[in-house]
Amino acid sequence: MKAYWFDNQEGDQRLTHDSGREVDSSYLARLGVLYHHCPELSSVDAIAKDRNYKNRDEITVSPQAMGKVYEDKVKMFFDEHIHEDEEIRYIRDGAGYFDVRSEGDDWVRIRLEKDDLLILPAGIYHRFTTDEDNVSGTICTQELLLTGNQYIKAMRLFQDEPKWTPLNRGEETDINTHRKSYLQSRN
Ligand code: KMT
Ligand code: NI
Repeated sequence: MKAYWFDNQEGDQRLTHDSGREVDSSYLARLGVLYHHCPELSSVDAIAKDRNYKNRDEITVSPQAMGKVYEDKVKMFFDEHIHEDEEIRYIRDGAGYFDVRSEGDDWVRIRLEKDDLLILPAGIYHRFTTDEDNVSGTICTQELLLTGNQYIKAMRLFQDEPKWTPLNRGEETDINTHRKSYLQSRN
């Protein structure tokens, strides 16, 4: 795991966008974002049990695994959204980025790799993207990126029924009760 302020530069979402200014896990915790390194599945099971999680699934996001829908999915995951439930993501293989909004509404980018586990509170604005494995240093046209090795395998854990409906940011999410409770919890 590595967290840093997003650089807000133009360019494909899958580039690192590293401003060079790091963010430590205590700041993430202030946002309600919790990180655990879990080389053993048993520690994931313990966290899940402790927080009352009952369901889980696995998703592979890559051009190979998803075919034609990959580009659409990657764009969809990158639309800023909230969920009405807490979300746990445990990375089994590959890598990717979760961007979360700071108190000042700036983006913090969190790079996750194998064995990284992240807990995002309900109501936090965030987005996700695969990385740009094997295309850094090249001229990144969409076409080149499509042939790159962007790949992540993640376990998604759910407290109840698998439900990961993203609510895209807008006037309605700003007044969503889960959003409001999140803001209150941050104070
Ligand atoms: C989310 O909530 O944005 C996601 O779960 C993204 C895909 S999981 C690697
Ligand atoms: Ni999400």
